[in-house]
Amino acid sequence: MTRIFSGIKPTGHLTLGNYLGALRRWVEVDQYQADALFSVVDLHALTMEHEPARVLRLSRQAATLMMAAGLDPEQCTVFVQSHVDEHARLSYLLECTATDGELRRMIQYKEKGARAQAAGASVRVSLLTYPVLMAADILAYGTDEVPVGDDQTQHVELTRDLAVRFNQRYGHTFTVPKATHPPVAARVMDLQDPTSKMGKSQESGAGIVYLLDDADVVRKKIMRAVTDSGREVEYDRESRPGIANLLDMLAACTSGNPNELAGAYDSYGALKKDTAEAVVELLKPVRERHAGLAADPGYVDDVLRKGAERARGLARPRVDAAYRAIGLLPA
Ligand code: AQP
Repeated sequence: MTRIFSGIKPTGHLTLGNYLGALRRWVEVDQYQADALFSVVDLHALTMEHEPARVLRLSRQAATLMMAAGLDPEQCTVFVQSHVDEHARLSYLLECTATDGELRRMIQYKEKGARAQAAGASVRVSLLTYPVLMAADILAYGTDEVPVGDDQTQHVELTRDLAVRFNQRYGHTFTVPKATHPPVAARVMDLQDPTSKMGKSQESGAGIVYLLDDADVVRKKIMRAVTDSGREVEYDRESRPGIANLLDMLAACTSGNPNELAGAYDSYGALKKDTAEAVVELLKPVRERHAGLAADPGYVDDVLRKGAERARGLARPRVDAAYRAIGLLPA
């Protein structure tokens, strides 16, 4: 059976980008068609300045939202990365496989490093090595497919390179995984700056639809989305990024095609209104289920405990095999 692994970083409140780019497909397709593991990858939330209490709160919220979105613990394994030591154990071996040059080329390292420096903070070593930990997250489970938004393509490519290199040097140990992306809205853009990704740790709250935003807040944010001065509704990501982003969102919510939808509108206002309503409808059941689950943290903890037990059992033999293959004396 195909093995799938993917994760969400608790660096902020989950966004419509996380939902359309990743979570929705995990819920609707992946958990039923594969042996799927989904993780709150909390170690990755420590690579930039962070507040411990906030990371803790956001980790629980992310797990709760993943279940509220429809991940069913009977169908898939949901767990917290730091509960399974094998991720960090394997990460070190992969650091001994990766090179400084290939990590410095990572776009997220460049962007977030520049952001940290602009804010007067120093750049943590973990920001550089984070893609290696991500490779460990994936390779520890013999993962075949990694369903992600297209901002993660470069990291999955690095994972593939490290798996191939390790296998060539030390003998076949890891499955070489591939990234998969949703057909539309693989990159949802910020409503106030449609040339930047809608990211949960960005400053501009007005450009980001959070999964737990009230319906009226969602409507307001979408109605105020930045577009251009043209009038015709056309799907062109290069010259009309704001309109293309709305068309992508509407297409993702209604299982439509952004090009065809463009032909159905003669004003930006009407497009915004329909997009807002479609997003509100899409998120309504998630918010309702989240309220129920948040009232029962014991249930969420229990799911995470069982998930970590299963994940540990799957990862340990492969990570132990990697330790032996690379030349470390068995304990
Ligand atoms: N805007 C987006 N469009 C499509 N997919 C997206 N994803 C994130 N933002 C978008 C996908 O969501 C999954 C989980 O993301 P993550 O938590 O690993 O963090 P990220 O990709 O770095 O996204 P964020 O929200 O922008 O976090 P910060 O701001 O902390 O870096 C991934 O599959 C991702 O592709």
